[in-house]
Amino acid sequence: MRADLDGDGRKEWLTLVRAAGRGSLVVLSDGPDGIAVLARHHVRAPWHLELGDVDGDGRPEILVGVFKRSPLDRMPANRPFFYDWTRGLFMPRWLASRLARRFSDLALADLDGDGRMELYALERVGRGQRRVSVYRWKGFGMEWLASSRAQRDLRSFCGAAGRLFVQTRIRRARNAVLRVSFHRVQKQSDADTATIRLVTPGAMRR
Ligand SMILES: [Ca+2]
Ligand SMILES: [Ca+2]
Ligand SMILES: [Ca+2]
Repeated sequence: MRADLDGDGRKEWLTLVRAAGRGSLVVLSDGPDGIAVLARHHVRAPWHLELGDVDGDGRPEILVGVFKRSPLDRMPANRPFFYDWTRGLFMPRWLASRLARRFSDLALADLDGDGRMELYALERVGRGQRRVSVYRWKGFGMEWLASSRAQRDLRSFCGAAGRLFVQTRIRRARNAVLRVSFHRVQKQSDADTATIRLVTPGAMRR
């Protein structure tokens, strides 16, 4: 993927190199002198890489999904790690031990249209059920905003044209994907009201 990671007006390439449970984030430039490696950062068991501006400063943060233990949780599990790449270095931004629940997939999207990406997680809630939870950047980390109702058969995220979908295990075409619908009402005084729903394709047409 290609983006101006450090805000100097030139785009870099960011890629994830994986081998035998280990991985590296690699930043490449493709200037007039050819392709050069600008930086490399090792991460354990990465399985997801995505860019998105979660804090609204106009520069993308780097989201890496990793599968590892943490100092606060000795069970290996998926965890969301956020980095900035600035002045030639990867700077850890928020290396989370966990979200509200254990999760199987991650995605970034700006579904409420405020110019900042939210973090979406496909969370396990037991007995084969999962839900979609949404988090947003606040201060020094992500805060939970809302969760959808739990249901069976939710498999993984996919995105297109600024929308976010959840693929399901149900084979029938009409229900192969559900659209993630997220709305937030900002209030001046107390907390925002946030709602997240999984919308069937039939409801999408209305
Ligand atoms: Ca740059
Ligand atoms: Ca940013
Ligand atoms: Ca947003």
